[in-house]
Amino acid sequence: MKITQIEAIPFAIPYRKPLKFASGEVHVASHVLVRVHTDDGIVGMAEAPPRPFTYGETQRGIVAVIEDVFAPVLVGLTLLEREVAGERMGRTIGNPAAKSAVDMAIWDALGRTLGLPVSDLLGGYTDRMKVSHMLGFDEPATMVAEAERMLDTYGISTFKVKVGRRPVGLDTAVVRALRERFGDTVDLYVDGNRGWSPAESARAMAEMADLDLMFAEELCPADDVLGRRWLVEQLDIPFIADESVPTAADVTRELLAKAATAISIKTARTGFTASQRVHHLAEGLGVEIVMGNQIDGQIGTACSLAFGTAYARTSRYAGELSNFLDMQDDLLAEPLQIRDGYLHRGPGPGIGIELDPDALSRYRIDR
Ligand code: MUC
Ligand code: MG
Repeated sequence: MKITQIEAIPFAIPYRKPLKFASGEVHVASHVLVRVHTDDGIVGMAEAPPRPFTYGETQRGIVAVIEDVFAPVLVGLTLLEREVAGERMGRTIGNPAAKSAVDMAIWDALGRTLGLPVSDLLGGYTDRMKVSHMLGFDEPATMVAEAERMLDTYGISTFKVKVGRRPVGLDTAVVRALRERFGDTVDLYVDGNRGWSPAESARAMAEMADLDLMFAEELCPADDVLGRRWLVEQLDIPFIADESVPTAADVTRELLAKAATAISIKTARTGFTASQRVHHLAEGLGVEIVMGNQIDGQIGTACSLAFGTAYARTSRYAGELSNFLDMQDDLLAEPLQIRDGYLHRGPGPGIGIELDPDALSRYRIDR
């Protein structure tokens, strides 16, 4: 069970259409495949999606920190020493996606070594999650048409609508068009990626008061400290903290400050080990959890699914598990399939997926 090598392989797969939101846009999945090898010949894997506009990480930076800083202090540890691995990576500030991918690849290797699914090792609550799809910025008619396609093709009936544009009416018109088209057959919530001020957020939420939203996520920056508390106080639905809570300590701070009332867990940001801490904290405080998506590919989505299916609280609401649908291709031998609005766990050990070596050769950019 000893770690002998950690690889960080950059790859690039274009999107069929870019995802646009208030803090940025993504045209190509320029991610890093992380592979942890052991002396038993086991290889665990995970995927790190860099989000420079959110956490400051870049693809080259992720490769560098894993190769130069993390691998040298992790090689030689066993797969059971995950707290030691976390402590050693924790000596470096930031780099959440790099740390998370290493952590999850270690868990994947552990599951493969034991012949058990990671989801069962974590909590083993269920075998499937309902899927929520993210609708990026566009015209109302185009976003409604995309929701129709997702419903018709995959049975997806929960939509997270990206908001945060100016004037706020651009976005409230989209949410209204979706509600008018689908009535109460769909669940809707909004994510502002910090695009609005507290006052703009309050105005937009008032305009959408009759649209039966489930949640509002990160509408304004957490650094608008009192403004955000003022906003959250007046909402009658949970306000989800996402990019403002990259650690369990941040979760505590935002909740105690009354600047959020629910939490997005992204395994791309907190791996499995730190996501457990966030989950247990949220459970102890009685706070709702939504499984988010850092615009992951299929490997990252399988990781979110493994964590989301592990607990009651993470599988209560639809998880954001569909961003990979917009990628032109992916790295898995057996692609993930969303059916009737659900994604099911794969039967295999670890995170339950296998790599397609030809696809990796095609898309890796380091050779
Ligand atoms: C989200 O929930 O914010 C956009 C940027 C990112 O890091 O994740 C996405 C979705
Ligand atoms: Mg978000």
